[in-house]
Amino acid sequence: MLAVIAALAMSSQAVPSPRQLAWHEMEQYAFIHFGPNTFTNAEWGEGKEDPKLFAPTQLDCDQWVSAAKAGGLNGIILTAKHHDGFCLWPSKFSTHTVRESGYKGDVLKELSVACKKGGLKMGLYLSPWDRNHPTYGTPEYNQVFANMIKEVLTQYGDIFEFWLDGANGEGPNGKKQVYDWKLIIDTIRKYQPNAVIFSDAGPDIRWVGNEAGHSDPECWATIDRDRYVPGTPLYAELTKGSATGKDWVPAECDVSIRPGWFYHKEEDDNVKSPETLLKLWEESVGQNASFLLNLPPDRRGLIHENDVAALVGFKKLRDKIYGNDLAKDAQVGVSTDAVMVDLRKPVTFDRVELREPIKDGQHINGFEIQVAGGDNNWKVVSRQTTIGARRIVRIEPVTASQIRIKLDTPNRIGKVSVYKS
Ligand code: FUL
Repeated sequence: MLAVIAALAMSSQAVPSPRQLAWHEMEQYAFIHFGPNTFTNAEWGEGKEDPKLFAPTQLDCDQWVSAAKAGGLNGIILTAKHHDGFCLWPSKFSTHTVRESGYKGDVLKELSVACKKGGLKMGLYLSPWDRNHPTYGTPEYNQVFANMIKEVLTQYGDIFEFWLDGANGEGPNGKKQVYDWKLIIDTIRKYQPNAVIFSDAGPDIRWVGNEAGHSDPECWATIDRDRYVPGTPLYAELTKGSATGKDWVPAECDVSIRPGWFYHKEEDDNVKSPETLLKLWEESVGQNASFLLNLPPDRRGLIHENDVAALVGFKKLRDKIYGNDLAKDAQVGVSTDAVMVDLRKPVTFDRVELREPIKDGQHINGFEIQVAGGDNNWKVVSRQTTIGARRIVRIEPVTASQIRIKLDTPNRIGKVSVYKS
């Protein structure tokens, strides 16, 4: 018991805020990268592109919503402004927007209507780095950026997440912007107090430190936020987080369904398979983080057929495995440091799912999954560290009628689910 108390003292006291708890429920949602890059075949525009190039012929945000829903995704975060500074809404604070483009419309408006109709939440990405705006690199830009934030947060309904990108490729002789992060964050809080703010450093949600779509099997929702700023060179630390971090800043895993963030025709046959998407989902949502899957619309303004097919396959696979909890009729018993699951008959499974009640924080830092065949002859099938909001442990297929989760900390788990892939 002393060891158990010592282990608890080693964990963080941080707990999630109400807006973070609502975000934890989202689990998986879509990213949309769309803009001049879609039409110039680029990833990072220079901000000098002719806005007339932006001219989708069949733009249909309802189709984006249907595609996201086909993949079981719960929201859409749109790149309202990428590094090239082009605004997908007619901003009063820029002359490089949809208004000047070859498309007559307001993409944010269209997406907000489609999301509302389809029951998805909407989020927005606004790149702080701006290669077009004439004030970029001067103190004046901070107010311009805040004005843009006010525009997008007051005209399109509820926003669940605001995405602050950390990239800046100006190089040694480029423009250097000294950001007024306080102004930026205060502006977001003022107009959308329920939105979580994402950046490398939070304040609410952190980057997971890679763009490959996974966290670490050991993943803490806590960090010491003051160690980091957007664009931090210490990003590798963000993958695991810190057991003793004093701030609740859970990780989000962003990844594209294709190699690029923007649409490139030559990548049409390089769309991730349903199996790969499932693996990434298990390594993000199943490792105490969220899954932000990018679906880049093409020059028509539609999510390509190949991407839609992959999304349909991903959901089908996920529903087939995770829609069938093989422990749902089990008898569960709990003790101070273990959960016992009596399956009452031999069951073959290769996934074990555990959850911590995170509203009281994240504390479990070591556990074993043990199985037996009704004879109390326990065999360890996996030894792991963290659980958090949701943890899926993949194991070699095993047939057992009893499962015991043995914890290094006091027990906080009330339910164990098992699945077979
Ligand atoms: C990065 C950006 O530079 C990429 O273009 C993309 O938007 C990705 C999600 O974040 O920092």
